[in-house]
Amino acid sequence: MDRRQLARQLSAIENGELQAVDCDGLVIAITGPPGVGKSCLVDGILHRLTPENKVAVLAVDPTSPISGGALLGDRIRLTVLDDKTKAESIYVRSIATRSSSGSIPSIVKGLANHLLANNYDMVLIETVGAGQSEMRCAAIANRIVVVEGPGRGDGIQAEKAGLLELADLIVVNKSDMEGAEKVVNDLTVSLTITDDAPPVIRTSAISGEGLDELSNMIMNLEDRTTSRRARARQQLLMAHENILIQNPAFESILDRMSEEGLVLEEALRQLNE
Ligand SMILES: Nc1nc2c(ncn2[C@@H]2O[C@H](COP(=O)(O)OP(=O)(O)O)[C@@H](O)[C@H]2O)c(=O)[nH]1
Ligand SMILES: [Mg+2]
Repeated sequence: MDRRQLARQLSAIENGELQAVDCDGLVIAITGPPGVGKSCLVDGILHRLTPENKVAVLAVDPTSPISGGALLGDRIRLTVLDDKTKAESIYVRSIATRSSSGSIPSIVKGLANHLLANNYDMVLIETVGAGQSEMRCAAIANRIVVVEGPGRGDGIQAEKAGLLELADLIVVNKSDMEGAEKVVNDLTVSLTITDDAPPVIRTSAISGEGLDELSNMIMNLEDRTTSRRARARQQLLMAHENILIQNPAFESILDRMSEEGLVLEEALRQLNE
């Protein structure tokens, strides 16, 4: 299938006009706070894994409910796309999270399945690790890489966002910057409470440190009991939410709650009818 045809099918999945079939394969989420270097790491990984592997990248951007546009305007250019041979084995797509319906994770899941079914060996999902929807986008993956970095204020961001339990690998990026060592140490300390703690590695997307190791690791990453359970939890919540949203009475019940003062208990009862 050519790219245009693939793009059309992916759009159809995004619009709910086409249902993707479940497909086994490697889906890896790269998640962490904005600006930590996720896109740059994805670029570094693509440089190392292609053209031997066909890799698709799904970038999930948070949107402002007001503008409907991307909140983080600066999308890093993937330098790997300048290499024609590599570019041919890469497919990149941004998912505009304009809809607030909460179904973005299931759209991402459909897109990932469809790409795997169309001969992509691996799907990388880049997602900001903040908020329910983003958490669920990560939970679609079968392995989750949580990215941290120095200079983000006190404390470990991933810990605050509740991401650590989802992590199969923790990457401390920007190792070329001051403070990276402290982040590694703080993480190691907070992880001593778990008996199946994920590995922690240091990378610099700028100097290239740790990028070979990262690329090798994500191909053969073991999942942890803790992360498997945390993923299952998110998947179950997502499936449950979808059932709710797809209920034909959902919108009219929302109308009646907001306009006619229908109370929550009664709304729930009517949804379960
Ligand atoms: N010093 C340093 N800067 C980095 C590194 N990785 C990314 N950056 C810079 O951090 C900024 C955000 O990177 P980006 O990949 O867009 O972060 P994202 O929001 O997590 O995707 C950019 O200006 C990058 O050049 C790194 O390892 N070291
Ligand atoms: Mg990015």
